[in-house]
Amino acid sequence: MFKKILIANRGEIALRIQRACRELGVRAVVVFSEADRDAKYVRLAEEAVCIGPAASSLSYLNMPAIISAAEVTDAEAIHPGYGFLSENADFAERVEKSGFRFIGPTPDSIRIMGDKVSAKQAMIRAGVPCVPGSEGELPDDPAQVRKIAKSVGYPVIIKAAGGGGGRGMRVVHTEAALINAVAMTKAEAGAAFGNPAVYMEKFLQNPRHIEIQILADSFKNAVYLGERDCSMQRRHQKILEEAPAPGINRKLIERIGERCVSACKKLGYRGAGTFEFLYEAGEFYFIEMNTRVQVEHPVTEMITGIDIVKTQILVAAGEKLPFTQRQITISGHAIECRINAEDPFKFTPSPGRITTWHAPGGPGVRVDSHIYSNYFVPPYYDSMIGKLIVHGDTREQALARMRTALLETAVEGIQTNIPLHRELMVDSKFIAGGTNIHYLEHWLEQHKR
Ligand code: MV4
Repeated sequence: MFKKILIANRGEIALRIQRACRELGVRAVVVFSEADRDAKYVRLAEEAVCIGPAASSLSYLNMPAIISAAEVTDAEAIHPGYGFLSENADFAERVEKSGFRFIGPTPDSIRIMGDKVSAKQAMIRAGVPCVPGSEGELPDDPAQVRKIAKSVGYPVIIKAAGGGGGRGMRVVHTEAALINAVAMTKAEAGAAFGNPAVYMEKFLQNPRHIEIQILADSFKNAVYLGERDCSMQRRHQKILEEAPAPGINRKLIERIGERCVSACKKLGYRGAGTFEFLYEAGEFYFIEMNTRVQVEHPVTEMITGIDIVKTQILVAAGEKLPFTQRQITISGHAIECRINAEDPFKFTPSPGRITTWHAPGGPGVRVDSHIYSNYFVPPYYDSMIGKLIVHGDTREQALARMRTALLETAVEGIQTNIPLHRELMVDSKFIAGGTNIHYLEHWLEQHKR
């Protein structure tokens, strides 16, 4: 096992990774920007290195500064968390070339999944069901593009190979609009991602967003940890997640999970990973794979009892997965509410000083947050200030516990989205379960204020 790990991130995930390090008896070095000098995880860490000014581009995205910090502190490995450099194959490569272990997949795996065309081709070859569409990149010949769209059937969606997470996509309803839409998406993709390649899929109108968590070691062992339902989102920002996904046939999930595991083995994938699917009319369709630990990993930890971050570190250190698929059981239900520093209904950011913070508690309640009373939420980064996670024997119990936890939670001095969560937890359609990716945006339209 490593003696010392550098955590190349901030906020709640920097604290979360530090907790895993402590449990493993690994020393943690944190890096921080000038805006995060007073952060809790900086205070708690054995060592801390300032890597630059507040702007992410000069600190948390500054590869030489992070690698230098690992050198001066004698760290052996770097955990990138989520966001920032976590899915940057060039960073992973520079980390490893500098003699450190990147806690994540190999640069090759990150690169394959970063290009959505190569990711999809890898999944098709591995037997993971995908959305019907173009086989790879769209050709330049308009006649061929029209032919592909005709065989897929309208509406179609044009997506950038370099995109993902909702960036660089365009829905096309008619043949008349097709060629212009492809040209526009290509131009935008070239400018935004430095890669004009685009591909086509059948556009699914009312899917749910279901993802499968996997863990793999360097010895071709891999497991899946069930699924998460991440359909409750606005503008591609998830606001709450739950596991298991309500109302989906368990046998179907098992079949898809086994496909994901077999794809990992085939690709020689190592570390934690998430297969993103659209689920519509009882079918799963792969769309993208994330090669990092995700914000919503705690709901999976709560229903499996497995520490995903600890396992990431173990497998990065060359250890075998400490469990087999047969030893993994799903128990109960978990829900996570993301707490954001923002106006709960207008969504404008609300940075500033937190004057009061009362964390909830009780059975089945988990709080992953770096905030404290008198903490100043800096305006430079993502507005998420913490996550409230509950577990119950049933979905109903989890919902009841979340309602109580949200009632107990007090954040003063800034605005948060807690009032929105309180309303969603008593919404009859959410309570019924199985709402799709458009539900929240429609709900907000009807509950305008
Ligand atoms: C789609 C789709 C419908 N049909 N692909 C958006 C984010 C990116 N990961 C993929 N996305 C979508 N791809 C096909 N063929 C609808 C979306 C989509 C979406 C997906 C997941 C969660 C929220 C979403 C919101 C709008 C659109």
